Amino acid sequence: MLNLVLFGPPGSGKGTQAVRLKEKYSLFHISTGDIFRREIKGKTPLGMEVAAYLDKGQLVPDEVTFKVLAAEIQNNADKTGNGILFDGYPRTLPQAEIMDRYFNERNTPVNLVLALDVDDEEVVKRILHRGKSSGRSDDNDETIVRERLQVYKNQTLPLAEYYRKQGKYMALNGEGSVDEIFLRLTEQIDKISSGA
Ligand code: B4P
Repeated sequence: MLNLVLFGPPGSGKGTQAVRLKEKYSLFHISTGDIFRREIKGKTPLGMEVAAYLDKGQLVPDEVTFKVLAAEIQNNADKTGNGILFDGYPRTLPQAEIMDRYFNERNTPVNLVLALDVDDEEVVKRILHRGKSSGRSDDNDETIVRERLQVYKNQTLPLAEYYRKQGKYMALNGEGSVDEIFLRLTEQIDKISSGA
């Protein structure tokens, strides 16, 4: 079983690479951002609760986020056999700690955290470009995009040290073509899978 975390600032390409990685390694892909957007679109009680956070570029509270993650895993227990690809989770230290407890208890710990390093201005450019067609309220306004980046630096980036101490953190250059970055990621995953 291979549990992988894709890490990096908003717009660093986590979602883009996740689509390819889940195919190559037959992993179950969980994007907390996609789940929240699905709930908002469906106007569910959860969607109503989280919409304001996404609109402002802020993080959804940890208790809500972990419940969503645990439910997604339980509802798809038949699909997670080869492992899970986490995209956009964890984003805070409490999220990482609760995740570690959950998976360590089941003897299926996170194996590797792959971080995509991308320059701030490149990230802003990518997200605003996507905003022209994505319909995402958090992609259109440069002030909100920069707020997301700041939230990442304040609340999510400290996790790099948390995983470095566990010897699981691997930072990669997230700039270049989508194919080049995919190759960089798969080289690292293949090393872990082969025990090298
Ligand atoms: P997410 O859905 O995770 O959004 P993201 O950070 O923008 O996505 P990503 O890094 O995957 O970028 P992508 O590949 O799409 O989160 C949205 C919101 O949900 C958060 O702000 C928060 O409110 C909430 N949320 C989610 N998870 C949470 C959690 N755990 N706790 C609390 N709140 C949470 O790439 C972006 C763009 O770049 C695309 O247009 C893509 O085409 C382009 N691109 C990708 N690779 C490229 C490349 N190599 N070169 C050029 N362009 C590239």
